[in-house]
Amino acid sequence: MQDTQIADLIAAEEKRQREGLELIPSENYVSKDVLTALGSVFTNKYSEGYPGRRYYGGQENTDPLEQLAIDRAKQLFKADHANVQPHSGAPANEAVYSAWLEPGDTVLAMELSHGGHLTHGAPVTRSAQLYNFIRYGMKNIETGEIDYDHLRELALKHKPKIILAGFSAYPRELDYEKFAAIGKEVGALLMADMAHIAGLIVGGVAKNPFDYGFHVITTTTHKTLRGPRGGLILSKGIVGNPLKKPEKTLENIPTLIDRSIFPGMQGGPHMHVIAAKAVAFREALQPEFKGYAAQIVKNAAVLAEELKKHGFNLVTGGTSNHLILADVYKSFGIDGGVAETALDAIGLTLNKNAVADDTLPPFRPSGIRLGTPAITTRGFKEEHMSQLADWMKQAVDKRDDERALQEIRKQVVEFVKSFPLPL
Ligand code: DSN
Repeated sequence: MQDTQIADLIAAEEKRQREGLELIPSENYVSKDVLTALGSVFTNKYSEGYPGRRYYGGQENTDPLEQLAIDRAKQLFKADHANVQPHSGAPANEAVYSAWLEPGDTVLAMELSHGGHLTHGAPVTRSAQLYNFIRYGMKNIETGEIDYDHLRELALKHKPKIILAGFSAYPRELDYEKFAAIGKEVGALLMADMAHIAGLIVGGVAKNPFDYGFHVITTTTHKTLRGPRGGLILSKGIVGNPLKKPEKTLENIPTLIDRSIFPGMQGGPHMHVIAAKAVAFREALQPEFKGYAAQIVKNAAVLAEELKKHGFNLVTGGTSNHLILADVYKSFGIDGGVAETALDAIGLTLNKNAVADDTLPPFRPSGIRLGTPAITTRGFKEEHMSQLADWMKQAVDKRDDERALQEIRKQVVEFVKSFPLPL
């Protein structure tokens, strides 16, 4: 590469990834094939529209490419339709809102501090200015059980047009059957934001909301699904011509979503990313991916137990998926930012995170959020989790001792040599 400044930064980032351990539950390491597709000449091509219906010439390769991505995504999630063009998860969610809602309409979504996502109506987002978000949360923070009675009361009172199930910091499984019953009762569109657990769903270790009557699933492709950074919208319904405006009915959802993405909010799709998504979808269709997904969940369960042995107080008492939320303020009297910094110093990357009804401010919340998708890709198994938990406790204890932290970092670098990146 001629640009040595950028080449140096790429090399430095590769070293950081190689020598450290990625515990951010929304990150992963893609395969070489995914990287190759991402760095391909498809980045040079404009392809506004959809396969067979484009606004530019020269689509003889992009059309079959996008169609392959669509077909593979449909197969993975048992969907009637897939839109593979969203640039990421936030625009995917916004596209569904704009496909189905009018300004001022109501959405019932999970409270941010109980695990919901910014795009589920946090006041700082544009969606929250356009639509009316009402919140449900956990009934019991000790078990993580959602307050479904309250959710139903809210639905009956506010008559939401969308009921949104999904999260970015919730370690338990949702009861989709209950969501679906309430959604039916009030005639709402059932939308699931499965960005965090998409890989677990297709790997068969988490439930698929479509099996319970959901109409739409949004997801990112770069978390447990282990693809390139991007978004994806799956839906049930009849696939129509996106050039013609359909009636706003549930069966027309696929077409409404296609129109909402293009021309509604995006221009040219990123065809190199769609190529990489297609590669990742094929990988996720292989039998080995089931083993990978199962291992993520096993590793998280053991790591949660090991952390508890070290005195970490876990929100909901543990995990049923890939992520763990620890209240380090309750456990050790430090905020999540202090813990994040200490862990960064030893080469363990995770993020500070609010816990339910947090009394500390968002930039210095009480918790840390971590997960096992990336380390599982590197080959970590249950027997390695006690070492990880031990390092985490040591980092918290020795957070003010720079030399001690450096010593632990050396141990981490040595240990991870046996767990190469998939490069
Ligand atoms: N930033 C993602 C996460 O870490 O969960 C969600 O957008």
